[in-house]
Amino acid sequence: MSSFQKVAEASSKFPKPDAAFTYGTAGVRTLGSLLESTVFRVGLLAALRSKKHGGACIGVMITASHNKEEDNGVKIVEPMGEMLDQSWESYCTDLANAPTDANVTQILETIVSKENIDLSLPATVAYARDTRPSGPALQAALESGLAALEAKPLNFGIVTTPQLHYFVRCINSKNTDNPYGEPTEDGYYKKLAAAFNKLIEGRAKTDPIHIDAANGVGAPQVLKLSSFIGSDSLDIVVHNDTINVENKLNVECGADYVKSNQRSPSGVNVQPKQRFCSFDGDADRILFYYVSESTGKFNLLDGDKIATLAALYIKEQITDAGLKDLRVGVIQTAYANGSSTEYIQKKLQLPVVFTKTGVKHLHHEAEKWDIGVYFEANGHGTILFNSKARDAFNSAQPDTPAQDDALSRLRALRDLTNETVGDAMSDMLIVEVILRTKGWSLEQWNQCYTDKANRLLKVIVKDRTIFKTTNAEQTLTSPDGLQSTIDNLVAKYPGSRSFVRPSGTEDAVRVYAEANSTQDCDELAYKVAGQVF
Ligand code: 16G
Ligand code: ZN
Repeated sequence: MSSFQKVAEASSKFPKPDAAFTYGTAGVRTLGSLLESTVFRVGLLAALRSKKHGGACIGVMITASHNKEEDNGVKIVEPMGEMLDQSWESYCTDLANAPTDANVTQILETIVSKENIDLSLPATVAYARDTRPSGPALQAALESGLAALEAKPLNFGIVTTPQLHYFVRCINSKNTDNPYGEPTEDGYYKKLAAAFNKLIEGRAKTDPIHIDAANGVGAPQVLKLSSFIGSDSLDIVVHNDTINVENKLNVECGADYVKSNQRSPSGVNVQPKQRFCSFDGDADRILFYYVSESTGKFNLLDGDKIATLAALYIKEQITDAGLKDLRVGVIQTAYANGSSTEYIQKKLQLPVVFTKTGVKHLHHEAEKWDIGVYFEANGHGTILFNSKARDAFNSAQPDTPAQDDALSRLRALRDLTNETVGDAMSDMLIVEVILRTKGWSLEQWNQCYTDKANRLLKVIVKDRTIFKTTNAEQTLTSPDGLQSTIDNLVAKYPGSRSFVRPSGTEDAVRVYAEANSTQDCDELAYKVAGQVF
């Protein structure tokens, strides 16, 4: 008899619907109403993953981020807060697609034997969800999965995705040399608030920061954060904060809407001089924007602008601290505006590495540096500090009081950063610290470099799998001859660039182009798109 008798019984309460599932870039994501069996099975897999890690706590987040409210999704978080190891993604896909309960237990048995898992070990799984209406039912399905394998459940309720990642890391690092913090919501707010208040000490208070919270979980959370920071230090005004009314989440608002449409969200009236930012539905992305006083033009400061600002600040601080041998690198994707790359390489004199799209790729590359700054243009990103950087901040011997101050700022910057994953609240405070330190408005920040005109098109094709790329998705290897056609088109527009890649999240192909003028850029983008059909 199967050792998973209890699992089979529990599984029968969550029959698989007639749908196919894939654990992709952002976990499994589809209509929330289709996900109960998948989330139940993710509970089983998370329990096994915990046992595989010797009983370390594993995280499960139920969210579909910037997607529509009817959608939902689920992803697994590793013990130090990273995304699920790629080698386990296919287990999740296999489990989610298993047609019968017997198939589910067979797959579990295969995983156990292949991964050499000791089932007698304990398992702990920390989980949370965003504000979506399908969340409670999915949470119940997850809890059934955990119970079926007797994993200890730790329910963190409704929190942001990066908060859940933070809790998981705190739990697992508690008794190590490098504890990350207190695994509670208050612990998270206290850590960020203390670091922020340290870094702005002696700096003049700025005008309020207006936040479009996408009618999502970021709204209540950032208000709690604000109460820990205190209104003497920072004024926060939250817009689009309706989380208890259906059909509001991400509707004409939030970071994804603002980036895709290059315009302010509905529900806010951006006045010149006001400082605005948008979170996405689970608050792991952030973008800033303002309206020019003279022209009334909308100006967007995206992930590339945040990366350059953070890299600039870090470079200045390590120079001021007298730390000479720390390797600082900036990680970008093909979507990074060419002007940002040039600014980092030429102006900041820092190396840039390109990776494939998707946070896990950037994160892994950033881990190779002493300080790795990574951001996607869409506003998802963070900074990673390795043990060499941490040791330098903690124990370098300063020669001057100025060096001592810079070292303490670097320590506080690390505390202000959510190193597990991009975090809108943490990133917002990092930007605020840097702008205050420099005495810059959003407009002054924007003047660091001028974005090249850029255009992103979505092309629906018969079969996106024929599009294969190399060179961090910047070059096509298939279909035959298409790359040289793109190269010939690009050669006609000075300072331009274009690439084509299959989407990892939608059944479509994306075409990106940038050039020195909007006209050139649009011509190039549409000509390249014309070749893709
Ligand atoms: C996912 C990724 C995001 C990436 C996007 C690209 C995570 C958490 N999210 O949303 O980083 O930019 O996919 O989508 O990794 P695409 O492949 O459809 O262009
Ligand atoms: Zn998100």
